[in-house]
Amino acid sequence: MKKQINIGIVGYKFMGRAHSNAWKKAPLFFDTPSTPVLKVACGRHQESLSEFAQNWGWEETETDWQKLINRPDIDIIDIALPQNLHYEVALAAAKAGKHIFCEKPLSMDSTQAAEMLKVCQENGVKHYLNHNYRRTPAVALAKKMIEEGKIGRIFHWRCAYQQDWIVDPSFPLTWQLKKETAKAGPQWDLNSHAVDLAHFLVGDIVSVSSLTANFIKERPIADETATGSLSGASKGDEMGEVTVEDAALMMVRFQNGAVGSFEATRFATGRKNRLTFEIYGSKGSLVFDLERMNELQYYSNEDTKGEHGFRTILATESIHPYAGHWWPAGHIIGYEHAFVHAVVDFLDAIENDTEIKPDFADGLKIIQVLEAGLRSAESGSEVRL
Ligand code: SOE
Repeated sequence: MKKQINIGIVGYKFMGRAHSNAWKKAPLFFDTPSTPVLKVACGRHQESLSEFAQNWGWEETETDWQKLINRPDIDIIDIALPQNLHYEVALAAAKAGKHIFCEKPLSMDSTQAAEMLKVCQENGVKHYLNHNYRRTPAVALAKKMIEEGKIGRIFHWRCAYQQDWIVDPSFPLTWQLKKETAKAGPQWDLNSHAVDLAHFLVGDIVSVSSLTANFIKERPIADETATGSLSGASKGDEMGEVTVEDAALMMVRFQNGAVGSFEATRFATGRKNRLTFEIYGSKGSLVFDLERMNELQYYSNEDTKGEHGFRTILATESIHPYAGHWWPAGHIIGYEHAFVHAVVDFLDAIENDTEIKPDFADGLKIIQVLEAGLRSAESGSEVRL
């Protein structure tokens, strides 16, 4: 029998469900070195927490996160909380010697991120930051093709992360729309994913020019107990101020000479969770769209003359990263699968004492770029990192 590894999860909403599913599925589809045990689910409201725990098969519940962290039988702390709560929980978890699986964005600022990284390093725990999109087979394939030199030297990165869940002005002022809980709007929530992908696929960003926009300045106060996965309910007619941006655009320079653009918004009417990137190189190009996440488009200069054009690779074959563990070729996978891949790689990293990426060091670099973006939007000037 495989050894067991005990998980304690803090947070039980959207990401709590996505992570729970991943812990459960990982050993069923992959030969994980250990079997994750869904040991304790932690949250503030006992009634909804118990319901969550029962649905997902968590053995126990706990309403005090510090008590959870101090339990000697817990090996991994899974932080599935909003970003304003990551710092405190991660520091305590690392000091207690627990490995950390942390939802993005890493923290509220780079000072917190640097300390989170330092404390994890000092305590020798694994620290994984869940930028899950790296682990879709098509994105992992893009990385492999870039490393193999398929598109040559990269000139351009063009990325847009578009959602529309707050276009309606009556959508309430949920925690994502307040600076004290979210730090920023799409710059933090969406561009964190986009910058992670850019760092992963193109390289480090060295300068940022940015602008932000706020289209709706006041919204009805939210009933936070009724806030769900990108949905919300208001308490009544009382209005509150939106203190984060609604859209964030960045232009960047990469260390390797490439240039790039990012567009992140929650006001792209009709776009639900569309994350697209285009990478143009000296020998070819790659294009990805999360809403068609099993596909990767590839253009190669090396194709026969007269037959050039973008071709669509369906990244579902057993030779594609992660794909062979699921279904036969052509039997597509979805949003939740990348979370499973992250759990599998995390368990491997713990077992073999190897690095797992992205980690808090990568998270710190991402936060530094995002902060530079906010500074640039405020000053109107380019910010160098
Ligand atoms: C909300 O904008 C959100 O849930 C992000 O926070 C996630 O990271 C992303 O995967 C989907 O959209």
